[in-house]
Amino acid sequence: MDKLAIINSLKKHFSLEPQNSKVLVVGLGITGISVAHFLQKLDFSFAIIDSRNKPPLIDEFCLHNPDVPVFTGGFDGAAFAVATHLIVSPGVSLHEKSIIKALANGAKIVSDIDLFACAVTMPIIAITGSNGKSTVTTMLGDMAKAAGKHVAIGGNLGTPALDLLEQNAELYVLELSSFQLERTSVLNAAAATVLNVSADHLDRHADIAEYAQEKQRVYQGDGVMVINADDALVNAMQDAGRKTLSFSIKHEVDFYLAYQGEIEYLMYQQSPLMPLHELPLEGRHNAANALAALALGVAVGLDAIAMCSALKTFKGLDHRMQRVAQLHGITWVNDSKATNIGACVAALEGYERKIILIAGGDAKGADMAELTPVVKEKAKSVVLMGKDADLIEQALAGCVPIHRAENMVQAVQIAASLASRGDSVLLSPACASLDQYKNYQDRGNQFAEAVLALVA
Ligand code: UMA
Ligand code: ADP
Repeated sequence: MDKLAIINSLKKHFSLEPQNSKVLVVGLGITGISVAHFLQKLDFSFAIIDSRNKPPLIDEFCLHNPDVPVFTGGFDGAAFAVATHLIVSPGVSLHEKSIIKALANGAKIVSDIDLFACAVTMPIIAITGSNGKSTVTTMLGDMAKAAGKHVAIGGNLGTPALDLLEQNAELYVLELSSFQLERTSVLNAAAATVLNVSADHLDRHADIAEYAQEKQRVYQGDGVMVINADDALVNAMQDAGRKTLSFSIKHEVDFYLAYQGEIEYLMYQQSPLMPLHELPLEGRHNAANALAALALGVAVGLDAIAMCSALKTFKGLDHRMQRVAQLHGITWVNDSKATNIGACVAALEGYERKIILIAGGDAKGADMAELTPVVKEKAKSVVLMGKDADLIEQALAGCVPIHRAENMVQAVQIAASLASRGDSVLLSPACASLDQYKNYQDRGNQFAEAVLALVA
């Protein structure tokens, strides 16, 4: 780390200086802790605040950092009143009263991604979208490795961006959420994409237009814009003055699908890159993900042959269209990561035949009526559970038989009683999991366990 260069960049962009700034780190999660470590390396003093009484990581943090003032159990106005800079974690809404007041008093908001952008000298690939971020980020990591690059991947995927810096990589691939982007202003990615925009997080964003605007911020700067030509909201984000690469699974653009003889290929302009059937992932949406990853890779100069070799061995991620069992001719598929409508629609659209869908949870303010056409076309019956089961039942009323379950074991048992040989049962909840489970992994694991218990 070139400390002086980073401090100069922070000063230039945010008037953030070790001696004169009063920094409040808002949130003591993994982001807050990565920010604290970064600031310590640059000799900043700062305080941390978290609205929770006992954030899970507090004991360990305080043990190793006894000199850092830490406030918990609410957002105390006094800590905000003196702050010149707030470094706000993504889990904290910018609509918090204390934050609004601090802004009105002249404080600046900076994100961990801003700090990262000021510190990094190597190219960044930035990936956002309602669905497919983790898949495309991981694909690109594999592609860059296959192309011989020392690459670091993280962000919303799991490792906070600032913690990647110690890897001294040649290329950084960041998955970014709308929460991270809404508070980021100096990201200048070498290549960036909004994979798609469908309703999500409408409990935190005013409406889909505001949510799309936050996503669009991934394109700030002057890098290559990778555009999903099939998504009207993304297509509208194109900037005529910027270098653009488009991808589509419907039309011929820069990266697209086309038949040569009997075989469908992933194409780059006039060149076939690889046969689609060699991509070992289910669903047309994964063809779109592969095209997006290829476009981002080409934008930063990765070798196309190496990228394709990585795609051919890409295993996919757990809890995304993952086949967990085949029992008595019935296929059980775990798509617990489908935490919004767009992912559930993509999952259903990938099926040739009718299936039994297990869905429900916390709808996060989304309009569940958007599920109706695809459920009508692709589902034989639906098993609903969780906080917003009533809401979904109202939306789907009359289009398929609906069953209700209290928990995952019951949902799987009901689905088993409905399924016949040749059917698939799909857990693709279209909702967040936190009303009934620790997280989407816990929900997916409980599904897999309940399915395996059927054997017994
Ligand atoms: N919280 C409070 N009060 C506080 C601070 C946090 O109640 O003062 C709560 C938040 O509402 C949230 C939890 O604590 O429920 C964690 O929030 P955080 O901002 O401290 O989160 P981190 O632990 O730093 O993790 C964040 C991302 N979490 C969120 O955006 C909620 C992680 O994405 C990300 O991997 C990590 O930074 C590293 O970049 C997770 C996520 O769920 C996987 N993301 C959402 C998604 O993918 O849909 C956006
Ligand atoms: P994210 O990180 O954006 O949540 P993931 O790659 O983890 O994306 O996938 C989340 C869910 O979205 C899974 O259910 C997956 O099957 C589905 N999905 C993946 N890519 C797409 C896409 N391009 N369009 C729609 N749904 C997708």
